[in-house]
Amino acid sequence: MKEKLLEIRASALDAAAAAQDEASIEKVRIDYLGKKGALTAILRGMGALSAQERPVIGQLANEVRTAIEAALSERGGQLKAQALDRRLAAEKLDVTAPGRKPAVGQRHPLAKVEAELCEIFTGMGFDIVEGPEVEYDKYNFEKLNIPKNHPARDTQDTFYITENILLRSQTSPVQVRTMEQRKPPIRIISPGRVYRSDAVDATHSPVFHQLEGLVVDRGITMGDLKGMLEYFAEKLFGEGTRLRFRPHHFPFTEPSAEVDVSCFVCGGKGCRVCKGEGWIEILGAGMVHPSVLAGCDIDPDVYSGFAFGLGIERIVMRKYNINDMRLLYENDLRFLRQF
Ligand code: 2U9
Repeated sequence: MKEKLLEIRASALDAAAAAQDEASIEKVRIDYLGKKGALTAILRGMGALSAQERPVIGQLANEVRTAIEAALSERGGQLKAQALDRRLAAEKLDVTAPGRKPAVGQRHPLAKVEAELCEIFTGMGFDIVEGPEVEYDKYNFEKLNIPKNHPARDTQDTFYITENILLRSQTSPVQVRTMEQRKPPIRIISPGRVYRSDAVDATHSPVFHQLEGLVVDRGITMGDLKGMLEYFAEKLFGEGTRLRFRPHHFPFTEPSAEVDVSCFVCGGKGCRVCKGEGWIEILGAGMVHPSVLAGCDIDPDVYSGFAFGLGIERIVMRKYNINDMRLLYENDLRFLRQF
């Protein structure tokens, strides 16, 4: 039995030394020390030994077990270290390599122009006011002199949520809410997102951006509107920009006008940007309708006001000569990086 134990030790140590990976080490452990292993079999047979032999063989068997465990642990350690060395060599990190530059974004042209517009108007003393995009019919239409059955309310134009709640189709409800809350003098602009049930094409989108303005005080005239807009146009499109007012109709202003600027590319002579016209339409405006003032508890015999509205997309497209509105929403960096 002693020879058998020595033989087991020798062959186990050889097998451990020959192991090339952790799985082989585990196999040696199972072959010799496992439940059905060679050493275990010897220990099981010890019952048959005499009382003198048993402690001697028992001690030797323990020594053999300790020797095998030590050999397995040593070889296992070597293999682990080798594996780590190999991994370290393979995953070498060059800390001197130049880093990856984080991509720095920039403002979207719509946001850029909106900020520019806000800056011009706040420079003239206007406050910026915002309001909900989900509105009551009352604020989007009723109080703006747009009665039920008016074509502007057509379900084809407006997204209705219920009979009385809709996605605002203009930012005018913000002005109405402000007139209900503040008393004149009022001098505000309301930039923001508006919604109309239009199919997407080169000049339409169901979601777009407006900026509207409102001034209400004693003695406000069309002359104030014209002077303010002329100053605004020169700031936005450059010195020497002239304005042209064409009569128009809006339910919420009277009189009303559509306003053109002299072409900022050719100065009015006619070119591709203004399509030979010399003029470019940029906004609508007018004197706030007396019924609109009265509807907000502002006495039209004491106060008067002007209002104007512009589409930010349209300004961006005119300013940068962009011929398709969809480019503003597609988020193609090749397009956006140009601004
Ligand atoms: C109140 C009273 C009057 C806002 C105005 C316009 C003229 C106008 C359009 C321009 C192109 C909308 O973006 S667009 O589609 N707007 O022409 N908007 S006057 O008038 C108001 C607003 C609020 C209480």
